[in-house]
Amino acid sequence: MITTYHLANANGAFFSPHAWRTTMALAHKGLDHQSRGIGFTDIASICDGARKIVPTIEDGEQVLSDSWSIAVHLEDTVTSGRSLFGGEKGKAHALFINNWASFGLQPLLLRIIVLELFERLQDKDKDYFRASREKRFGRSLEAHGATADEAKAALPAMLAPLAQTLNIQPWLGGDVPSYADYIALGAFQWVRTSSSFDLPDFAGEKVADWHAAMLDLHDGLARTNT
Ligand SMILES: N[C@@H](CCC(=O)N[C@@H](CS)C(=O)NCC(=O)O)C(=O)O
Repeated sequence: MITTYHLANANGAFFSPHAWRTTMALAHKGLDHQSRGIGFTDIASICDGARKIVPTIEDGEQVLSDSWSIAVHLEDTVTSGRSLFGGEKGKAHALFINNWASFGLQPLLLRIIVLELFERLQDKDKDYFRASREKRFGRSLEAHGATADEAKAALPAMLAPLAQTLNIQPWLGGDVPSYADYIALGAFQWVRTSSSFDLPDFAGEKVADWHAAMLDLHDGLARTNT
């Protein structure tokens, strides 16, 4: 049984976009797995005590962190299940989607959800989150959240590659879901669990249909712990 360490908020919802990528990848591969919700301030005490981020997975003695490294590891070592990438070129393209989500879409979404996300955190995480994020943003959480309307105005252009692709094919993977779909889903799970912002509705019908289909995958896995 593989354990994935996830971030849980005060409602018990698992909200890490990166850990959702891993949870869905494990299910895609047909592996026996469970998710464990922890706080930001618990990360240093899990597994070998050397972890700085979730997702971290524990598989017997083996401990691995970082969603992309985990996905590559699963694809390379679990040859029996379905492919996450569909070959080397698919993997290369998925890396582009990975970086679009991590460095484009998610930072933009954070400006929209940061204040609600903060409110929903476990109390023990709030001081840490505020201090670390204010250092990263170079401004207060409130000042960052005050740019939400500006971020929403920029969001259609950020989502356009996703929406235009889903106008033509049902999944980012083409005819079947692939790791690229799980990357994008992670951002939607983050927004859904951390805020009242209805991202699928904002993103338009095709994206909303894709999102509903994503939630149904793997026996509704993405609806659990949310
Ligand atoms: N590149 C990493 C990023 C993971 C990441 O940033 N995780 C966040 C939660 S979504 C985290 O664990 N942050 C720890 C912290 O802020 O102390 C990945 O893709 O897994």
